[in-house]
Amino acid sequence: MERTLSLIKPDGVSRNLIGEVIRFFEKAGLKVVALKMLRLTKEEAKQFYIVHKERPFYDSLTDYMSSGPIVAMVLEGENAIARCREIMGATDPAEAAEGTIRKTFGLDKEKNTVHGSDSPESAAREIAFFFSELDLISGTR
Ligand code: IDP
Repeated sequence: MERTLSLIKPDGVSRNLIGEVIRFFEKAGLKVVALKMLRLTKEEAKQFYIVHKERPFYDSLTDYMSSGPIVAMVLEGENAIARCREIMGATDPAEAAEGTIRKTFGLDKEKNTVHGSDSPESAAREIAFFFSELDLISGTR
């Protein structure tokens, strides 16, 4: 069993896609074991995306990610990290495969509706960024 962190970004929440996005994950067999809605400050968004701090899109991305509420969730399942990314599709919705979340709902390369951790190391860091040990224990009790 593996866990990954997924976010429904502001474009997904503002367009009433919370249920639709979760449906993609649940129907693929991934289990939601922790979930919350919140709005990041600019500083928190910068911290979350710190690995991208040298990229040209860092300022715009962190403005966008702090522009409205998001949903954070921990998904659990076999190969959850890779499967979540498969279900999301490529970063650019125009390049994402048919039937993926980003192909279906993504607006552009930045406003691409969902985030998913890209490695076991980032999953551990990103889950701890949003959730406590107790949140995770409670959700699987
Ligand atoms: P990923 O979310 O598919 O793992 P990353 O390269 O880690 O993609 O980028 C993180 C996020 O930064 C993307 O999901 C997207 O919102 C944004 N992003 C990535 N590349 C660009 C770009 O070229 N222009 C604008 N935003 C971008």
